[in-house]
Amino acid sequence: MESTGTIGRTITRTIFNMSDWSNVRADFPVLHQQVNGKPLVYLDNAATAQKPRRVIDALVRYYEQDNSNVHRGLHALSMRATDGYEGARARVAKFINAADPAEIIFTRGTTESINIVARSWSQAHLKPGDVVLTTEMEHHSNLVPWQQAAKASGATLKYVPVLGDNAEGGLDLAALDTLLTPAVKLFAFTHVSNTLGTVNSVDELCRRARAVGAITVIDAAQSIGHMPLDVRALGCDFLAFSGHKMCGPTGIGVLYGRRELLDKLAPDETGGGMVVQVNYEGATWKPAPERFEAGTPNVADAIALAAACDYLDALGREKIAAHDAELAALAYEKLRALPGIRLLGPTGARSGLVSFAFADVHAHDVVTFADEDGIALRGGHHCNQPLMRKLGLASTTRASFYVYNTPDEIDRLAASLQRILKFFGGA
Ligand code: 7TS
Repeated sequence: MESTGTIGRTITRTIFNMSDWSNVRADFPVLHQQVNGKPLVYLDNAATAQKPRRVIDALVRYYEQDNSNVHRGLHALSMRATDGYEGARARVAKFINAADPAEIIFTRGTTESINIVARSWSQAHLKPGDVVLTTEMEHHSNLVPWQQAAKASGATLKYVPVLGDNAEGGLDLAALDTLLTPAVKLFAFTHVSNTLGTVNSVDELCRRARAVGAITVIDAAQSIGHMPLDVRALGCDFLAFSGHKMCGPTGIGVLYGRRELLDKLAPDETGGGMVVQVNYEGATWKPAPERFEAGTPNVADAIALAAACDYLDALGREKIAAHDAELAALAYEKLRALPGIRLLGPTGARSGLVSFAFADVHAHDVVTFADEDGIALRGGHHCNQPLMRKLGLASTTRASFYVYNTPDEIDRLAASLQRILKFFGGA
């Protein structure tokens, strides 16, 4: 994003051309309700996104017509369920341009996906003297598992700093020159910050990690549903995401891993479905992905996740990224005008969220007041406690946008914040 004036003009022009996006709202049943007597404005998309009819229908159809256990039966329903589940794997592989559906492991979500790598990979590869590198802007899900892995192995955990009093400078890439040494065995970083709205140059981070022989783990929780993502172009080793942040169901997520890495990795959980042969003395493992999917998998939600991939691709992920970024830029400009506001993250290009704090009004009060106006926001540390502490904050309020949000909703947000400030004597 260039200058303020240019942003203003760009937004106005594009939003007048966004009429087709208003149809998108019709696809989401949950949006058509009143909250506290006002039409719902859902701006908590970074926590979880709403589900389009197509995804809900996929779930209902599966349970009404095909429900059965997979991989174990020769009857018609079991074969249909297996085809649906394996078809979903292939669909997700295509969504991120993985070379092989076997590189897609279904998990419960980003948190579980990262934990699998932090346990299985770290156990086999980390030793005292090794370094695990991550960044200061990670969600706890991409931070605590590495703390645990470092403790268990004797490796050291190091952080790439964020720059600026409001973290507006993003990651300190110059610090990588000293941090990214051959002692670094694994570099784990987020694609998009859930608190700052920073979009990291993941291609550069992957390239620089590869140059020192470090394995890369990308937390794509906040990017997967919002922008194109190509694991082969990135050349990452592992990538984790959650279905529920990309219009899919809760309880399903993905760990992508390069095939040659996965097949050398020991399973994290053991049990039915992931073994070739078992005797009383021991067992042998199937290759990936089954090796990492012990027990009955989450068939229905995987199938609905594939429906979410279809939905997002029909909208177009380039267009989604542009839409979200425009709304975030518009929100940033409107909120910047509010007295006493402190805005976090980049001052220019950002992902579809804005995070802010008022000196005299607690984030929980902001969220409660906004809720009275029918607006869903999130207030708190957003599972970024170390980052909050570094920025000298206990919490922020976050408004996060998605395909169904509109400029009118941003006007309602700004008006609600003005009401809050007036109540607390700030305006
Ligand atoms: N990584 C990032 C960057 C996230 O934003 C989240 C969830 C996770 C990992 C964990 O995902 P999960 O699906 O396994 O829970 N972020 C948020 C949030 O910002 N507000 O609620 C959840």
